[in-house]
Amino acid sequence: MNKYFAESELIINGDGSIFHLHLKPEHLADKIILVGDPGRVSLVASHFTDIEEEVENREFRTVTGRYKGKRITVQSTGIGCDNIDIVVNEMDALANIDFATRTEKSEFRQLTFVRIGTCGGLQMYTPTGTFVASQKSIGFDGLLNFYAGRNEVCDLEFEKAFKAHMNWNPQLCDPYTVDADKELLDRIAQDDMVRGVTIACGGFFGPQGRELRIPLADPKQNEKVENFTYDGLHITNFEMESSAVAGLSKLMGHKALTCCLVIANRRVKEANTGYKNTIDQLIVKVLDRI
Ligand code: R1P
Ligand code: URA
Repeated sequence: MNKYFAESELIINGDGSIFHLHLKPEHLADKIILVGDPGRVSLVASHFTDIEEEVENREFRTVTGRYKGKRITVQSTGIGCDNIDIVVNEMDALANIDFATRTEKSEFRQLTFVRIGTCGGLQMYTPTGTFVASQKSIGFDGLLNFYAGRNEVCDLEFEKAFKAHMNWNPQLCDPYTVDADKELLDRIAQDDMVRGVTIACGGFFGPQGRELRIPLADPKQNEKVENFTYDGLHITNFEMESSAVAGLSKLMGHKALTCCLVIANRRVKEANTGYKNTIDQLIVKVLDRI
């Protein structure tokens, strides 16, 4: 029996669009660029021709068009893995659930997600201006722990070593570790990008070891993060969405990768807020290679 998704579980608006994104199934391309900032959607779409759809609701702005003949959807997610739960689930539903019957389609449609974001660099070799492709993402956000199959898609040995190195506080949620899609990584992360391990945090300040007026629970967190090595890998950067993008995509059978521009280096304590031209270079590289 094909499972029926009730009205409360898969919420469809009166016009046939999905609840949060306000997008209809026919307007989703197979290739999807995810960006945090709704303003970055226009920057990506400025490279498109043949724009076929533009919709907006809350922080979710979507444009579908063509880049050198390839049909691509660019979607803003806002900040955080909680929003990625909404965006990736709703896009998967648009692709793989028949809205008329509210049942799963018989044929699976695979989507490709590339997130283009900004991040904080954690190594001396990731200064501001570096493009980092997340070969592996560690989720400090907890999202994937709510889904069955989490252990099958995560690198449990890496997690064990990381938790031991960090002397992990059990009051925090369990960190989960997911690899990017290998073929997508090899295609997109060429010599002009650093491949690294990214931690996606459930916050910009405390979870990323930034101390303003409130002291941190573990003042040594970032030092331990920066020193961690496993199988020749180092943790290169902090951002806030890559783990959920990689984890949910892997559970659903989609391909995913996150590429970020370093806009702050935590080691040398420098930041660059004038990064629009540099992120545009990253956008063009990803559009060419997706
Ligand atoms: C924090 O400033 C935001 O910037 C980074 C983080 O992941 C977080 O979303 O990414 P975006 O530039 O894509 O939003
Ligand atoms: N985004 C983050 O999440 N952290 C940084 O330090 C910079 C951008």
